[in-house]
Amino acid sequence: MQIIGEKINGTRPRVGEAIINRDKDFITNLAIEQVKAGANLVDINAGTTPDREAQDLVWAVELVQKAVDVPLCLDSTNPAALTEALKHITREDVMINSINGEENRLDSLVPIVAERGTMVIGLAMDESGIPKSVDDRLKVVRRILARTREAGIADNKVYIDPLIMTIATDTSAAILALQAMRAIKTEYPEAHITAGMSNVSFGLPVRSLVNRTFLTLAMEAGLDSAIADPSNRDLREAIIATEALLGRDPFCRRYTSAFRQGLISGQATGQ
Ligand code: THG
Repeated sequence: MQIIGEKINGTRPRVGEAIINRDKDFITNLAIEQVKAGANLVDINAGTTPDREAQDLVWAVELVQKAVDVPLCLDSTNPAALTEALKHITREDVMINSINGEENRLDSLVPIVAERGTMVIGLAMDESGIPKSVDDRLKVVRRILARTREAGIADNKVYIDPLIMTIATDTSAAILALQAMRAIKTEYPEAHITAGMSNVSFGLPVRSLVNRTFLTLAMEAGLDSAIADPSNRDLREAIIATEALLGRDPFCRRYTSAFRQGLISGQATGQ
């Protein structure tokens, strides 16, 4: 299970301020804290206005890649900002978050992904929004993978995000996402599945409880990566236990060593 640390997101007010004020310590600490807590990649969403996104993203990328030794996940829908940021990446491995089924995004970004050999998140949506049915989401996913394959991109570089909506407004939202994950995994066993872990609980109390329970179900349905807060202990505990339960932790070694290191306690912390 790979965790993409979500905390450097400019749409969070404190982070947006830090990016605009060029507060190096604040952003650097967010990156280090997440990697210490177990993030395998660090998401960077400059989240500022379109006219300054490229320069803000480049600033954050340069800062974060000096501070931590994991690949970055460039979280932007702006091809110009992504292209510019990629020029400043020094590591070989990097992830683009994201492409989707929109023709103009596929046209502008798939060649970059192919040429640079990046990992890429593909969202199950297109020009007409997020499809309501599993079948229609699969159609979008097929379009994305047809294009990446055509460009010579291996399926294992592609991370499909089925897009999770909140159950507060539609109680079938989680089931639909789980069914989509299973269908994608069956059709594209080499592709990865990722998702943001906090959308599902939007508008509900005790969100962390809903998030970690969903994560457990999603891991069984094929989720192998999550955009989440790695310092959330409850979530980390759920991941470690679920990996052991799903036979993804030989001899429960990681589970027992997590216990010895104090990473799991059996006591929920609330959050
Ligand atoms: N899919 C993909 N990319 C994504 C998302 C997705 N990128 C953005 C978003 N969704 C995932 N990132 C965040 C970042 C922060 C928060 C939620 C999702 C967030 N922060 C709270 C805050 O700002 O207060 C709480 C943080 C905490 O304390 O845990 O909610 O779905 N491909």
